Amino acid sequence: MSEIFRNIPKIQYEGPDSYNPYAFKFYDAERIIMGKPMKEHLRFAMAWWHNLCNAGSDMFGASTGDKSFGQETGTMEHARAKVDAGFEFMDKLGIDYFCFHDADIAPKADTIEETNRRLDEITDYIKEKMEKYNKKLLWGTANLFNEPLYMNGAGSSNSVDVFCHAAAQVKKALDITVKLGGSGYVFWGGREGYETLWNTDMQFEQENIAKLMHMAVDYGRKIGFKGDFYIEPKAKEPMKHQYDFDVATSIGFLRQYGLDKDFKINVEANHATLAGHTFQHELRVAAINRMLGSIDANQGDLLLGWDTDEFPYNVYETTACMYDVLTAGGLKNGGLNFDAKTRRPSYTHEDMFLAFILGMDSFALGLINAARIIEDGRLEEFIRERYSSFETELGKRIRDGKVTLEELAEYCEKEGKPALPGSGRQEYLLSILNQLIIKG
Ligand code: XLS
Ligand code: CA
Ligand code: CA
Repeated sequence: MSEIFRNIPKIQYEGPDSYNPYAFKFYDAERIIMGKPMKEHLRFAMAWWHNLCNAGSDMFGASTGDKSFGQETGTMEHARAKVDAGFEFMDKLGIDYFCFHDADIAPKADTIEETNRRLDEITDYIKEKMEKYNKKLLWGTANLFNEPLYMNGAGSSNSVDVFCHAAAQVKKALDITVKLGGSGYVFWGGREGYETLWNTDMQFEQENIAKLMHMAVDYGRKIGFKGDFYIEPKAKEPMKHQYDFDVATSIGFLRQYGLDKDFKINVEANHATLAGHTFQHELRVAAINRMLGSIDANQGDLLLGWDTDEFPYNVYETTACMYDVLTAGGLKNGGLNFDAKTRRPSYTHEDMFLAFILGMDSFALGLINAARIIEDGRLEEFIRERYSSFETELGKRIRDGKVTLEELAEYCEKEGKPALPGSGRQEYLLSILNQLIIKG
């Protein structure tokens, strides 16, 4: 097999002063941060769909790029060429993980038998490459949103036959995830939502989604899947309303249907903003519920109302993200999957590498900053202090649930009107953040 990205060298760390576009300025895989090499904190992954399949087409225009890798697209030869390209790409960037949908790795056929045979063939080939290059599968998933038959959703479809088709696809996607030793399996509810409630039975649809997930857990555990299942929340797009709206809604759903032991959350940055939240808000909700599983690392555009899946460059955001990851104790089975695509005019193979260098450096900076914030300790100390009135005898009894409303009302009568709470000092705290992030 010949080299595909011939003019691209292996990307090395050269440090912040390097002018070499094909070098990391901040990502130094083996550098120890808070007791662990960077690469273990970050566990970067390549998303098969954006990196190896998407060539820049959008609803207003055709592809600008070429992801044929020398083969006719839509053939098994092309599927194999994508494997060759993908492993060379990960090797050159030093990325250890990848993620895929079933439909990304092999073209769908007219019958499920033939589709599954193709998936067997291509995963044999992927497995060979994984051993050769020492790469791992972060998570697998089934594409339950592209085919017209999924127009009303998969688990939430009104058609029992479509539901069964989705179940068959999930079964096979789990088979190949387990075959490749994947540590996660994602449910992103592509079209699990609605356009109008005037044709929708919301309760029926949500119960059916939960049924499909329960079957997936039962089957996955039966065939030896030891990793985490994930829900990946997204508020809208393609549906007007999606059931897994945000992290809090998804956790509520998982608890309601008894799925919370097997599932965690895959938090995507751009999906957070679509829900009207910050990325850090979503990470924090997942973390305080012990549900932070994995991350789709990208960035949206706040001026646009859709999912732009950009490579992340906002270091304040990556810092906030890595702060929450570090304080949550790290990602165990999860990682940082670049669910991101180059902009349509950045259409060359070189741009694929430059984009990952940007994303990896941005998260490396985020990690370095987050560790600095933790080691500095001023922000955490401020928060501790801010709640310190609850360390009094009375405060403790409130927290332990040992007081009554009557008792507190009596206390108030005795003490009179409370003084104002201490200043929130937001501006001061943000200046500390600046001081720690931007070492001028
Ligand atoms: C789409 C989602 C999707 C999931 C995997 O918006 O981000 O790509 O990550 O199905
Ligand atoms: Ca995603
Ligand atoms: Ca997205």
